[in-house]
Amino acid sequence: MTVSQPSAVEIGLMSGRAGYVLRANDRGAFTVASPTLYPHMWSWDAGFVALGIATVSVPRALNELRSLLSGQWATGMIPHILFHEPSDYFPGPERWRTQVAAARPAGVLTSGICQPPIHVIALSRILHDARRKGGADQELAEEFVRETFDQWLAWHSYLATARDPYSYGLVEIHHGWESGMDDSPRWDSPYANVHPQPDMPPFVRADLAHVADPSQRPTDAEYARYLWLLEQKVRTRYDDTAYRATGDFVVGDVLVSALLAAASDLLADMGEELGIGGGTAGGVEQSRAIARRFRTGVLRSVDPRTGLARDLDLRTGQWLDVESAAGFAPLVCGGDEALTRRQRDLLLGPRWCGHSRLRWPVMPSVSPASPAFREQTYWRGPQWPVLNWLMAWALNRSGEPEAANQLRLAGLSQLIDCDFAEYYQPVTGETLGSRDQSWTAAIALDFLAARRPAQRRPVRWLTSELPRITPAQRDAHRDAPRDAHQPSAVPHTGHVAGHRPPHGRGPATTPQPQQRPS
Ligand code: 2M8
Repeated sequence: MTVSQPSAVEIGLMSGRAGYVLRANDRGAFTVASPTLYPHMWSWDAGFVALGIATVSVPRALNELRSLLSGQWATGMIPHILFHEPSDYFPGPERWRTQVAAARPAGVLTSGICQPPIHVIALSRILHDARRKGGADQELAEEFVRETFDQWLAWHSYLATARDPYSYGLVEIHHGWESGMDDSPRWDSPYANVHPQPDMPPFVRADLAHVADPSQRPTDAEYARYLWLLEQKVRTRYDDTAYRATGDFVVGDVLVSALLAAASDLLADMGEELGIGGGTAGGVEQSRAIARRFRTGVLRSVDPRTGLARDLDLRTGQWLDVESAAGFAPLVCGGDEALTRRQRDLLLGPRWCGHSRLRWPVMPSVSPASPAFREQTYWRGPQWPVLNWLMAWALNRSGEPEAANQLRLAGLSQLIDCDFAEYYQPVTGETLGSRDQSWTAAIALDFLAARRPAQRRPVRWLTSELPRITPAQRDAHRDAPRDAHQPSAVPHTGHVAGHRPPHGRGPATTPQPQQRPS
């Protein structure tokens, strides 16, 4: 299917209406994710919202990120929700009970888990806009980067340490909500091991009251598991080590890892350009090291047969083979040009955006050719405009502007009715979930602004970065006894056998120091 440029009238209508939605969802210093279903500030939503707002107002976009940072925990974690005002949203602060956590921030109530690190990607986009505009906008944005550099670095470092204690190069998530793709089939297998216990406090869902059809939302059984994991986080006082020892859900997430790698490279770029982060703390170098480690982890997760990256269940050691959008994580972090080309073709081809049943050739959350695909069920097939934006961004950055533009034009066609829905039925094109969703309006603005991509900075894959494993280590690894908690699917970790992490969880290995690129 070919899609064409929107007309001048359509562009005018869409940008006006998108701006109106964001204005209506603006609560002063922050933007609610949607007016009814999500009446608070969500972490990765805020990143997308900020980059959309930047096309209209750089100062307001920076304020969005500043607000988000006000919720940062002492650990560096940016929480997935900031509850600025009371509402009927469930689970609210009384369920999260973050007062049990020493690291919680003062002055704002938050949830106790996190979401994908899109923020520095948004910030670099805002800086790009500000520099195009020049003058006060540029000064403000550059000053903001200087002011907040260490906070972003702390956020990334949190993910790289507390959430990857054994240096696998995959960020560990403790709840499906941390992936942003709540009930994705990516998580079906790990969720099968999540067993809500009778002592879990009872609950009444509030989300179903805000959607036309309950089948568009996760089921009650799924919700019970979500709340049980929340309970496990509370009972371990939001201490990641304690949760890792007892929690039911511990998974290495490839998309979060790829975003961390890409964002860390961008943070290092900004630090270098502005001459910050090079001091005693070595923030630029730390960022580059994080980027290398997680790019390595993502590329190592790719199934050579499908060309898609895979999540890793760290409880069972199984790779999770699901044809979900997260499989395109390598496109997001780059590092292997042949794989980038393969993923570009796959993405535009008949299993994905080019599938014959799709109303619009836009990135679906699950391949329509997969047995796991469901047209109407939350993250099991429908299209999220922000995912499409992410793929277009990744293609642009990988030096594929034509492919990126195809996704951009298709994405704009999908949004032409200006409902700015939370997500879209991929076969009929029907709008689903919440209406006037902030991040959808925001990416419409970004797509409409259609900037020229920032100068391409190719990320070269240096084979010297790959952790090495000697034949002796490989044999030792092969011969090492396995137990139920030992991932059998990590044969190429480059780790030395014999050092088991605490609590018997994770592979019986410790990482080799990574080599510096030559
Ligand atoms: C959805 O998640 C929330 C829980 O965090 C929910 O269903 O209540 C997801 O789509 C998530 O990715 C998104 O950030 C959030 C707000 O848009 O809604």
